[in-house]
Amino acid sequence: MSADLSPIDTAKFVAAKRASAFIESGMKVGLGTGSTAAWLVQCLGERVRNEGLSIKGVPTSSRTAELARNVGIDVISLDEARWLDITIDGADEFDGELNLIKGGGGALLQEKIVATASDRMVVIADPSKHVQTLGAFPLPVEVIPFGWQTTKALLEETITALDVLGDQITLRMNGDRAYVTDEGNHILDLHLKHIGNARQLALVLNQIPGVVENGLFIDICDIVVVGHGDGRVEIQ
Ligand code: ABF
Repeated sequence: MSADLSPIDTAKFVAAKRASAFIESGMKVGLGTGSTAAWLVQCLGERVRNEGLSIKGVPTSSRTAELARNVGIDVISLDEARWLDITIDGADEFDGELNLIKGGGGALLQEKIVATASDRMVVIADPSKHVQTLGAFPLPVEVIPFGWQTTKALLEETITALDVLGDQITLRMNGDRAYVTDEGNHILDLHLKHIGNARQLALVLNQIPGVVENGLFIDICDIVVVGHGDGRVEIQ
């Protein structure tokens, strides 16, 4: 590891390095999106080159697919893999029950499908992602472009009815245009601040016409590997 990494990059790197040890030749591996997951892809690429590690990688976004190919990982689609041994991905928040908010990177739909199609899901994170209660990070909800403003109004009604402490819902932008996911959908960010009942909210949100998926990962994550800026690693 390069000695001149910042403390936050050290935290992400050591978490990724420890999680890469879960990977053995012959595995089909879900590869996450985001800066922490990017360290994992680098670590696996190093093992492919130095140890001859032989795995099939299933990326959770087009960005990860490009990064994985660049480091020599054999990339296949989820349809080719059908089912995975393990997925390793980042998160925006995790709580004491290992429930997550994900999707800050705009790839929540593919991330949730890949994570759910895995025997094990491992999150790699720095300590800032650990929260008592989910919600400080805006909850991403993926919606189809058709009638997205109506979907946004229905979401506002639902949140008000559920009395989920909140502030506003914003359309995620990419410059001056609406952000578009790999599937061509939009992301609405729900600034809720505090999610009292994440399990209930995750179910309710997906009932709203126009909503494709939301960034609450409930009962999906099995292990969280937390890296620290001083090089320590904790497994939760
Ligand atoms: C992806 O990367 C997203 O689900 C999550 O929002 C984000 C975390 O990014 P980082 O590791 O850069 O904090 O996993």
